[in-house]
Amino acid sequence: MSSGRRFGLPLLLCLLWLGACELERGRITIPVFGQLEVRSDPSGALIVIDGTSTGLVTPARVDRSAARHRLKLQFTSALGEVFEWEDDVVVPETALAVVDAALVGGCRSNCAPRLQTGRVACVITGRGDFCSTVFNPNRPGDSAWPATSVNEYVAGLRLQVGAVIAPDAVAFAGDTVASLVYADTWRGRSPVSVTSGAAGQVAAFRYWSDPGPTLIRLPLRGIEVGQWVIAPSLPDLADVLYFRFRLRNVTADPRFRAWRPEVPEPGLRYEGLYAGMSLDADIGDADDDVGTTIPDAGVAFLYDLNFRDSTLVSGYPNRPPLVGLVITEAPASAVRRPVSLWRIGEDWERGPGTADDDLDLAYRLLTARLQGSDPFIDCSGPGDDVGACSDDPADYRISLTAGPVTLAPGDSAVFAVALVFAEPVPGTFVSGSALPPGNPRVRGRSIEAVADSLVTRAQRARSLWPQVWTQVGP
Ligand SMILES: [Ca+2]
Ligand SMILES: [Ca+2]
Repeated sequence: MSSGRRFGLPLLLCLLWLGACELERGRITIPVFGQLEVRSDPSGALIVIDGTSTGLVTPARVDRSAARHRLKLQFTSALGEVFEWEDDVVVPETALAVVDAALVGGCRSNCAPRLQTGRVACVITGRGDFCSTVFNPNRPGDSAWPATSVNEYVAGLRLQVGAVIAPDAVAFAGDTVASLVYADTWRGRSPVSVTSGAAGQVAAFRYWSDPGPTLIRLPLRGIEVGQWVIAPSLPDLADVLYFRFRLRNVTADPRFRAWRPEVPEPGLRYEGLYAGMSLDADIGDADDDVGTTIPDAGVAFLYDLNFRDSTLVSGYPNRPPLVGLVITEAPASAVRRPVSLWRIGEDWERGPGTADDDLDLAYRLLTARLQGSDPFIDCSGPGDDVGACSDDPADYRISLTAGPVTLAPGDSAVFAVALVFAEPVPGTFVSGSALPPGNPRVRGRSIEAVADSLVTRAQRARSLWPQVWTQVGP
């Protein structure tokens, strides 16, 4: 009656035949395999293909069907830092496919060691930010002073570098380089290691700087940074933490050149290099702080303007501490020790796509070559090299750097900085009463008496530094 019924049987047979044919074809097809050679930096990474572990570690060759596969490499350092790489790879029928991957990752927050020998507690990450509460989960005690309290003062603390690439570098000439130099990539890297001895605790880490995939991407490249954080055990240094940086120009290193072939032969030369640390200390509530420097002592510090901050506990609301930096080592040629202070709204770090003028501003800030048009000069007098000498409370940051240094390919330079905490000297301030910093060029300011114990500790930190490094250094 209907055409459907009439054609029903042949259609069914046809479908069955087609299906059988597919089965037959599936049975007789010989799968084509190819070879994949997997290397990684570092080697020893577990090879996972299409979600299944091969049980092999790099370097290794694996056989896989000639097709697109998902390749994942995983490496965990002794301290639990996790580094990974993942991407699609196509295994060809005839040629050997080679993957050579630089792993990415490191210590974010879950494996960061906490240093504490004296009264300063500080969490170290492999990300180049120290004792910081901003980039870590704000777990009580991650960063504290005194270590037995829950008061945290370091919102951000990191190495900063500013330099100019020499004019003979053609396409790179004149570029300034700056700030937030750590990268996630493994190349040139060693993970955080921590050692303890009679002289104190040391956390060490090494990496090659490059604009990383996270945070702020500024074009510093080709400098290997070795960093050491030292919690010394000497009683005089209970309120001190040292940071040592060795900057080495690796632009002529064959591994760097393989990674960045666009860098011209024979590598880059950095001139006018300044390095040091910047500190964003928040004394309880960050918005009612001020900062200043005592030039003769080479100390820069932040403090609560009226020495009262109800967000602090453990007896510190009426005597919030001063938090400062002092340079304890710099190359002999680094004659200047500039200090810059600036407010949160004057940060030059504006994220990916940072404009050249931001880099120029960063370089001027790190080298304290401020211009009249810069937003943070308040000091009067000739030769201004201190920004934001303001009595107005705000969320301030300090940068303390030394320079200039020239780094030719292969050259290295060492800078060391101490982070110092101190209570305000009793009897020199009144809690609840504003004590503005005034102009650092004027001697005998009231704040100098308040900061006397901080300055004493900072000077002690500087004089004892060679002894400390001799005891704890590699
Ligand atoms: Ca601050
Ligand atoms: Ca405050």
